Amino acid sequence: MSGVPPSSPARPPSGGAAPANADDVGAGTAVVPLPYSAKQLQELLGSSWEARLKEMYRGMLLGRVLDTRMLGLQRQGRVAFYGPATGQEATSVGAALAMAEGDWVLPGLREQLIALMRGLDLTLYLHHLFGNDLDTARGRQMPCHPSAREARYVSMSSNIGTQIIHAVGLAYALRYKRETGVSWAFFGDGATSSNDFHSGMNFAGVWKLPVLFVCTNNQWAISIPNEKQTASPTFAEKAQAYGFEGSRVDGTDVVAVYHALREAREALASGKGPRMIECVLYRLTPHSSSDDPSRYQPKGWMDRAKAHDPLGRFEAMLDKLGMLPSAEREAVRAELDAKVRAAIQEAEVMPPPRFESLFEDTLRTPAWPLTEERDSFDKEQGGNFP
Ligand SMILES: Cc1ncc(C[n+]2csc(CCOP(=O)(O)OP(=O)(O)O)c2C)c(N)n1
Ligand SMILES: [Mg+2]
Repeated sequence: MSGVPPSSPARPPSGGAAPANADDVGAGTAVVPLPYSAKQLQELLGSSWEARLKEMYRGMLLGRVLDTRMLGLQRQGRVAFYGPATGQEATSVGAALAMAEGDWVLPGLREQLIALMRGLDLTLYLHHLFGNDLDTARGRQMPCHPSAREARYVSMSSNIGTQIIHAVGLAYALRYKRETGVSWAFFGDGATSSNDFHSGMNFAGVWKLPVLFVCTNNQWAISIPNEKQTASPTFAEKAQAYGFEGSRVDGTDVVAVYHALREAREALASGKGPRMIECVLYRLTPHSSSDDPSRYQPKGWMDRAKAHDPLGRFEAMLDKLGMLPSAEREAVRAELDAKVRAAIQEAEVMPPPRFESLFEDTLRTPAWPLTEERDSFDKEQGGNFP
């Protein structure tokens, strides 16, 4: 994949951006800085552009620090599973900043950073990653699948694509209740092959709903590359079949993502119907802590893909702009790392969920089969339940 402009229509008249092709990550390994001058940044981000850039940097760095620490913890056997989002930070951060408070997020597999940027407490997230007694889901959800009511961030679903129809239903409800929010459906390239993608896109188009479809095309669905996923040159152009606009954006460019998504969100909020945006990016880690890409990726793919590292590209731009000297960057990193370490320390010592919690949270007033089962289980365990 080469030469995806910051934002382009799904199929420009010239013939279109090259399709994302997993075999082609560019020949070089040199990181390409984001292409903006101070003047352009001011135009794109407004007069407080410098503060905006710092916010973007902080957000992306938090994602990177978390991934590094958590993958390490998983390898040490301290958490069971982790799904990193390394390489996708620009898309998550750009999206989080383009959202409004009343918006809803229906995540795919890698949008944890959006929940954190919208207010999910870091320590609460860590309780979830450890699946302990303070985990909102009490250890019943897969690790790395947080939910955050305060952030209007619905629990991730590992069943690929299901969130897409939920997002469409939610958009329908928003309109029905005359609320101003927008529903954001995130999903990977692989999810575009699910039935739910097609039903969701279809009904969103028919009903002209305020739902923004964000395809995070990281070029792999575990071991399946783009060219085996679809015969279409792009994923974005699929929107045309459902009667609305689809476009592509460079998902490793936080400024372009923010700008494209904010513009799309504004169009949706003014009642112009749904949009789809394909963020083209690179998965810079294994699919999850359970995966070994050396078994299926072309040799050296990931090393070459690192030239498209969104954080590296951003830092190279900062260098060119003479912003945030390395000592300041190090200070931000150290501060975030300390926060993550403190949250880990707090969460790791928490006990697992209490046994009796197995019988809680499903019904407001438990029905007799549940209480009977609970009592007999309690007897077996020695009668310790309160
Ligand atoms: C319905 C369903 N089918 C298959 C799987 C197994 N599975 C888990 S992740 C995944 C790939 C998802 O790829 P993509 O949508 O591109 O998201 P990414 O992991 O790249 O972010 C698959 C096939 C699943 N979880 N659910
Ligand atoms: Mg993918």
